[in-house]
Amino acid sequence: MQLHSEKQEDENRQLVRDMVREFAEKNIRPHVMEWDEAQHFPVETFKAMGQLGIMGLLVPETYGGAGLGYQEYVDVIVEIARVCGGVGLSLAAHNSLCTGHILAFGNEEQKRSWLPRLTGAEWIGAWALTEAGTGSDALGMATTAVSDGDCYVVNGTKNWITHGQSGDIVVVMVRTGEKGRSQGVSALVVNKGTPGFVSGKKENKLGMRASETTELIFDNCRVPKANLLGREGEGFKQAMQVLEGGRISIAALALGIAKGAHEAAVRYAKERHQFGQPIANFQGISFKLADMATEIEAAELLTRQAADRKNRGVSVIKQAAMAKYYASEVAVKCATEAVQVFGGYGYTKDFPVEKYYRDAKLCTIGEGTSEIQKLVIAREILK
Ligand code: COS
Repeated sequence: MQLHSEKQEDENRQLVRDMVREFAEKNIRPHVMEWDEAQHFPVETFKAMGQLGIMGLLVPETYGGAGLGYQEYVDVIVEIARVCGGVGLSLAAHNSLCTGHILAFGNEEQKRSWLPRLTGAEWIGAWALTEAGTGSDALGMATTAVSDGDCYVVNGTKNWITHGQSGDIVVVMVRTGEKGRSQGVSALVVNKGTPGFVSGKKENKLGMRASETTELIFDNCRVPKANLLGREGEGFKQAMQVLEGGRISIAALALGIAKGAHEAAVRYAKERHQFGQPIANFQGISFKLADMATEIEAAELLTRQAADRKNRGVSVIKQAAMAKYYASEVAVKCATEAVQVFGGYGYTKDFPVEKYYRDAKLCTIGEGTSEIQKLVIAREILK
């Protein structure tokens, strides 16, 4: 009986993978360089991904989601990121951060009113923790929310926010208490169009250019207290827990980029002839491909382990950090080697590997740098 259900589960996962692969090949691949060059965030493609059912992957069906688990979530991000890291990053931010935060910590009324719009991509979600002066040191945030009647009055600026301009709803971490104390942070939901809330500068980035990144500016913005997620003072711990899931999604993103770069390099090594034979015949090239393949599998095992633990509801603090740290470093290495295999052609925009190279780097920075992941891992093993 169990074997039967495992087989069914494998078949279902394969169906989801095939569906997303077909979508990505048809709707994303042809536009990848155009979106990259123009730094265009393809909102319409996200609406179509909502129709496909991948904008609320982890959300139960009662709130309009697909009700799938972390393994399927990893599958989907890998398939998208193999084709475009930027679209993969936006998908991950929408699902894990904004939607995931509301799902994990919203009350029933909040979940019923916001989640169905996010899962169908009627709304695109954003999540705001970072500020200009506080990236790794997230607790040092300066954005404040002061109680005034049935509202909080929010003042401050958030930076590096995915979907800061196109997002319809943002979960924002604000200081409601003492600076530098985790109990001084709360999480509020703010809707686009709320007076006193605007998006600021759009970043001109090295990679992940199809994913929009902007500032968010709050100037005496009145946010109803009904939009507080959980209780006042719980926002920092909520954010840390949200990032645990988020880091699995960035591991998957890195894995997808690494796979895309590796596949391109393998294809090219078989086609490209030098000294009268395919360059894949030379160990200098084939050993690169072997190293890449081995490290990709190791990264996948770490990512799958974290996904499995997350599905089972056991702690993933260390495993998510390890998966994110390792997979993102592997993505950078694989993309670098892929450019090397392509040689001069790899350095041009006529071939896909220079984009993997640019996109991969973000994975070692976003949702906690490699150094922060090592800090989290070290704290876990030493405590
Ligand atoms: N789950 C629940 N609680 C957690 C937690 C987790 N995964 N990680 C930390 N906490 C709690 C701690 O237990 C502590 O609680 P108390 O104040 O009650 O003691 C509190 O949060 C503060 O944690 P800590 O003392 O470890 O804070 P530090 O400032 O020393 O370090 C790090 C926190 C560096 C781990 C955190 O700021 C971090 O992850 N920074 C990177 C931020 C990031 O990833 N930004 C990218 C966003 S891009 S979307």
